[in-house]
Amino acid sequence: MADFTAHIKVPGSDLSRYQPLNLETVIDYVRKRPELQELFSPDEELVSSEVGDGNLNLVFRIQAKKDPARSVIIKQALPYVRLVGDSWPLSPDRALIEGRALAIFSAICPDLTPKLYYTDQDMYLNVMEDLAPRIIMRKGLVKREHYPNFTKHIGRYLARTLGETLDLYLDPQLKKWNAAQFTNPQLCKITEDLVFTNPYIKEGNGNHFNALIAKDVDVIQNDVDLKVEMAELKDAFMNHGQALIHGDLHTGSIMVDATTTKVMDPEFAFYGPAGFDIGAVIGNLFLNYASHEGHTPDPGERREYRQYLLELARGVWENFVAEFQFVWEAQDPVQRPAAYRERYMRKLLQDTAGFGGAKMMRRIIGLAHVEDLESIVDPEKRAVAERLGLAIGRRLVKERARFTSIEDIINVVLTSQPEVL
Ligand code: SR1
Ligand code: MG
Repeated sequence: MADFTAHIKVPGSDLSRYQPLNLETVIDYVRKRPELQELFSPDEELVSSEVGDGNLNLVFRIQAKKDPARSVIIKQALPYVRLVGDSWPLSPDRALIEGRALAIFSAICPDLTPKLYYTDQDMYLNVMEDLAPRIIMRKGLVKREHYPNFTKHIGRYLARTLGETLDLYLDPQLKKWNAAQFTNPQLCKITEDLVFTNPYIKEGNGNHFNALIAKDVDVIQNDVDLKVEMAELKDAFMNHGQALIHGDLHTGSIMVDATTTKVMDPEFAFYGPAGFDIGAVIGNLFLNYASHEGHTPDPGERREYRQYLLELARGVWENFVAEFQFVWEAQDPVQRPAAYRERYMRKLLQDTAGFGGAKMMRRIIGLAHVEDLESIVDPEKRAVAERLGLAIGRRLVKERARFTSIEDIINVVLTSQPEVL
């Protein structure tokens, strides 16, 4: 077999001007940047805090002491995975990908994306709008908050960011040039391993889970049919460069208040399957659905909020489909007959279900979990919620080929039981 790998050039990051910031140096950094001199005057007192609760980066908030509402966020990539430490090196190039993705997504949906002030390519950081006092959406959902504009907003965000970057819509040559700007091998590898592979391997890959669900995890890891489907989904993730996807669109990447929605953190962005983003949103709503097993003991209150979460999932899909019409309106009707459109949308729905289900299971078995479930203190109650999450996720993956409408997905949630595994 020919060894052609010597011809493959792997670009490296230039760390010669890179310094990880801390609470003091970040203030010096802000003072020196011409881009921020309109926001903060040179002699005023600034206050910094570290506000990152993600798995990868440093995130600082810098505020004017006298007027804390005047603030910015600085998100800096570390050269390793923060959650694990420097034993897991990771190129800080993701900050550059994130900057490019934010620029594109905010050109497409300015009202739904944080304003990017600039990307510092030497320091591998992005300076952006402070989204406070909005909160991380999953925290609000744990508290049974309602977000009346969410489905309208996220449906439009998904339809426009995915639709405008598909080669059904964007000039196919431009699309390919753009895809080259979003080659994101290291972050894709994290997803390939953490979502599609590791949760289905027994040992030695960072998996951890509640001891009370060990038998359920065993069932999952011995389910050959499930592994076949997972291999199929992983192949689609790796090879179906359909649209510029956010790549990590869980409810921790969304900030909300009663009326507004902002989608942040697109460092996993690359040209991948559109259903991966839609599935991430819906799968995370279903994880929250499962978590109310622990958070909401009153059966009536639980039923009511779960009903609301299902309405949100339905609304995400329906608003997405309605907003996605612009893609078809731009088509030559002869080239794209109605039967093709129907088939395209059905496939997208099935991808959404499959990726959503995969994203549910990885958050219960794999390395990185979600607050919705982790904040259930009683391990017995948490186990019931986790079993329900696994049951829903597994069925979404295995049964997706028969789904023709969002109601098929909702019915899986309604008819899944924690004890069925
Ligand atoms: C090691 S990074 C773990 C996870 O955090 C991010 O939010 C992604 O979902 C990734 O898989
Ligand atoms: Mg993130």
